Amino acid sequence: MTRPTDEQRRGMLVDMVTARVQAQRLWNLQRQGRVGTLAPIDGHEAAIVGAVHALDPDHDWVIPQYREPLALRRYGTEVLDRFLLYNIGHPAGGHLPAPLRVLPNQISLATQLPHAVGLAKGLTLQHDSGVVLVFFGDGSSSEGDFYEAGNFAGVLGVPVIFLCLNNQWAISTPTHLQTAAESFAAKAAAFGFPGVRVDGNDAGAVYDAVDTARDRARAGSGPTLIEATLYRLGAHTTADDPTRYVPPEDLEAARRDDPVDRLREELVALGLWDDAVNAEVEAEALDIFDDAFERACAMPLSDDAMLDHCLAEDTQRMARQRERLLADTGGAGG
Ligand SMILES: Cc1ncc(C[n+]2csc(CCOP(=O)(O)OP(=O)(O)O)c2C)c(N)n1
Ligand SMILES: [Mg+2]
Repeated sequence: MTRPTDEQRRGMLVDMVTARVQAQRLWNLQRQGRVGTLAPIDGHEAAIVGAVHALDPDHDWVIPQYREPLALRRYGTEVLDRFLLYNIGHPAGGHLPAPLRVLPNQISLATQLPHAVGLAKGLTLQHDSGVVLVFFGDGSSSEGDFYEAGNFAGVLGVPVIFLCLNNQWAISTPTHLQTAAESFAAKAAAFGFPGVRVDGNDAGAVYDAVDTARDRARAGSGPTLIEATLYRLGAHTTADDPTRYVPPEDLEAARRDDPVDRLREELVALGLWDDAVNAEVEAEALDIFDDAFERACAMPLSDDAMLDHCLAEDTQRMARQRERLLADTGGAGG
């Protein structure tokens, strides 16, 4: 057991509170029509923050699904910058600025899982000691890509950690209609590596599970599947109305075990957090967010921007398309 120190837990709470208030700001911007459809993070903060605090941002890689970016502050402000570009529909939102070790968002369910296995294999070929942590949802586990990635990872014995955020829902599909397996962690048995289930509302427990999996991966012993159980406290996306299908009593019970409140109460009891600190962290998080949003909106967008960040160099066909596009629009941009 490697429980995080109190200082580490305090750092985790800073990141969790940051994610919570920035998510609210982003939601408001969506309601004002200033960003596109988005998937709220509420309820997932402890699992994401706990996991990435067990990683080394200078060596280890993170592959998100689509809810995670606001909780990846540990990996630097570039993650927020890119996420906001993505939310306003700027093509640079899909870019991977070196040396950032966080891949862009993935909407096509589970396709990030084979990518993670390939990346982990690449690291071993380069004698790089980094590990790859890949996030996915309970719903994504029904995709063929999940089984292919798990199988390949087991056979190759690569340094990858599969982290399933089981938030009980895939849009309106509850977990009992998603799988008849006893748990999502149980699926690891078929791949030949350990599967563990942790309380995803407990940042320290997730930290511990990822830390153990990371040690195992770095020792050359291969992958681990971790299932973090939690509850989606918000809507699936800004295009969803969860009141049509989420039982209110379930949501109420989940709210009583809010992961941000839980860690905050623990740290308040230890004298490591209070209202003043909380207000300071929230204000700083909003300042950082507002600066980043302003920068994103001011980012130049050329008429051929849609062709940027696809491939390192244009193919002949792309070069022709770029030329035509610029000729048609006069290349004014805007
Ligand atoms: C291949 C594919 N099929 C269907 C969808 C539509 N879709 C978007 S999100 C979602 C639910 C995903 O559930 P889960 O993996 O549990 O993640 P969560 O949204 O709960 O975080 C579905 C079915 C998609 N994006 N990609
Ligand atoms: Mg889900």
